[in-house]
Amino acid sequence: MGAINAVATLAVEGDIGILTLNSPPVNALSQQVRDGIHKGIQQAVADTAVQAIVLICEGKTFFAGADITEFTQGPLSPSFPEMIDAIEGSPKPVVAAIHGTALGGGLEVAMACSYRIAVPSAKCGLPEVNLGLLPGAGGTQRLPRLVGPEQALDMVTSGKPIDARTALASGLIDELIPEGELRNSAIEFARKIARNRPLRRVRDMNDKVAAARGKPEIFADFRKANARKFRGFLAPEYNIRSIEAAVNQPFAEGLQVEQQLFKELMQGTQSAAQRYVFFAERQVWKIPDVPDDTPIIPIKKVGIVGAGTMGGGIAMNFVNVGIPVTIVETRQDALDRGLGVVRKNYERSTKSGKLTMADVDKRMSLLTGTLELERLADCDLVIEAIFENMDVKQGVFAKLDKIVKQGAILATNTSALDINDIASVVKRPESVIGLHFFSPANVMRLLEVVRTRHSSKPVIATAMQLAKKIGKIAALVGVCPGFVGNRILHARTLQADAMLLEGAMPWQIDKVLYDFGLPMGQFAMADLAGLDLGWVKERSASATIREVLCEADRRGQKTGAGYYDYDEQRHPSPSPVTEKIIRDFAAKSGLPQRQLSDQEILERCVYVQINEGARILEEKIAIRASDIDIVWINGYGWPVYRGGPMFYGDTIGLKHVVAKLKAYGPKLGSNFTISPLLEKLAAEGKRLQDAAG
Ligand code: 3H9
Repeated sequence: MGAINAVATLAVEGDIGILTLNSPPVNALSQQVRDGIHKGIQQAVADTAVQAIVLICEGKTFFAGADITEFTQGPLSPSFPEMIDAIEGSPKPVVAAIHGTALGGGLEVAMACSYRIAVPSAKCGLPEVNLGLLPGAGGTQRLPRLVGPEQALDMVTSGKPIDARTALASGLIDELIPEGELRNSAIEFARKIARNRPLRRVRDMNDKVAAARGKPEIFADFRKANARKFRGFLAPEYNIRSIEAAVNQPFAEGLQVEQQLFKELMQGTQSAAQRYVFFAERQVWKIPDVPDDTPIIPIKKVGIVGAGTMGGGIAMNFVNVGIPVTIVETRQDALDRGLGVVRKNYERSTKSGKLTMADVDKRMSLLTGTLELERLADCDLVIEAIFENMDVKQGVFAKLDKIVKQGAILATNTSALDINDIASVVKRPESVIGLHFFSPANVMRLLEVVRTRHSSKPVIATAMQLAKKIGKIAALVGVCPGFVGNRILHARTLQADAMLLEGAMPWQIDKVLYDFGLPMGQFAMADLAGLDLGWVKERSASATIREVLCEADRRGQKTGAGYYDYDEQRHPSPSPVTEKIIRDFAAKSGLPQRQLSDQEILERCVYVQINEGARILEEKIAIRASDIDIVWINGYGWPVYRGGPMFYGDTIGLKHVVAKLKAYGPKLGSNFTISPLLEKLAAEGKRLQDAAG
């Protein structure tokens, strides 16, 4: 066995050369890996004993793609095309032996080989679109030749991998190999095909693309069907164009189109943002003062106090992964209603085929309802999910402190109250933590894990690990009003409300935010949540536009009217009634009305968010800027291609943000101040990403 370089070896067994790569953790195609493949193939070709070559990886996976950390560096030799050419140009057949995930450049390497074999658990995909890119090493040209343009379009624009059986059925791979026998079977396979001539090359397979030629409707229909999903993103459209080139142009020309489009995407801000998010999603789990070997509290049984919308949704998360849940209510009718809603939610999933009725019954059997708090005594984690009232919550925690076994985690789902105050009533404040789920709790991916002054490291580590287990992305934050997400939302809400009084209408503000890429605007979102959240009729004094709307029974979507008017299908339309309410309110307040530009609306809404994020970092409420971005992407639908408010601030430049905030001055409100951290970073020409929380 000969070492090619630090990550590659070439072994010759009889007439087969076995080129093995080993570059943990995921065999990303770094310069060294590319070099190993390039030189390894050349050596195998030069070895007269070798008739065919097997390309295989050690560790948990086949190549998982290009090394994303290299993207910001200049060209490193050998380039992707040089490596791919070495494989495809080999005068001896090359067999890719796939296990784990052949992704991105990894699958492109496999497609440059003459044959592909895989174990059944393997997955193949081109996820570049998730990084704001397209497969830039021939993937958009070879994939449609193997699987046809329709499936190729799906794969490159969704980024979702397919399993080995599907890959076999569609022609992407040639044979399935039993688990655990990949190396030997690959050698056997290579022997079988070693003398097949002419050499098989994917670039020469034209049947599937030729069949689609002259059928532009394939692409037009695909664009139309996915327009909503692709809104705002550049990469899906570029991927489609590249597949179109594969269908309509000869291989070499298609490849040139692919490379040009890849370059454009790579140089743009969208891909930079999406690559940043890729690492942010992995970084968010790392807590500097909570080491990886922190003991974890086993969570075998969960208790939930409150069977309302939040309590029920939270329960589903645990039941879904097989953890039994006991849910407590104060009244039987409320308990029945809560459990009924959970069942209905599950039953809805049977209609879409996600669950069978047997699955529903199994999940419901893991959910026990009770009126007795004492039944939570043996739970490892109890989550309080009742309405937002400090006295009542403290009462529940004082009782839980007496009932629940020592060592268990006592969590609150509060989105508004000071968790240090809640923890102050128990004798074990180190066991208390915030688990702020977002509504609907069974759907939304974000979880804010809120550490108090006393939360212990095992409690924090357990909460983070549990979040992963139930499929959430968790950001660890500190206690402050609104934590990270709602605090930043509040800063925007103040501006949006102020702009109404200055003369902008809700639909103008919403359109600006929607066009920026958010799923819905400020006021449409308020209508959806209900304008009467926290509103008390008896105490209502027409003090805000929102109060006046509630007093007129315009309480949002549920009453058919709020800021907008709604039809039967809940489609919104601008409301003359709301407009009059706003104009009258402004007149009464003596505020002059003016035309606001879309630019002013966007800047005031978004720049105050950047400023609030900087404050959060300053106060060490978040660990790092990218955690704030994770919160806003996953909890509020901030467009991934803009990387989150912090990344967006860095992209447009903090100097510019500060200058604009200063220029708006008193318009931003008498309580508004610029974050000293933001000013400092701007003055030093630095980025929020450079600031540790
Ligand atoms: C591409 O291929 C472009 C081409 O078309 C060529 C153009 C010319 N690079 O996710 P994990 C790190 S674009 C660098 O926690 P898992 C990751 O940051 C690429 N690093 O593991 C983490 O580091 P740390 C297309 C990478 O088991 C560690 O590996 N390919 C890369 O949950 C473990 O990762 C993709 O987009 C990479 N490509 O999941 C695939 N991948 O420990 C991206 C991972 O320091 N990767 N790392 O935090 C994945 O989807 C998952 O990592 C994978 C494993 C499914 C493979």
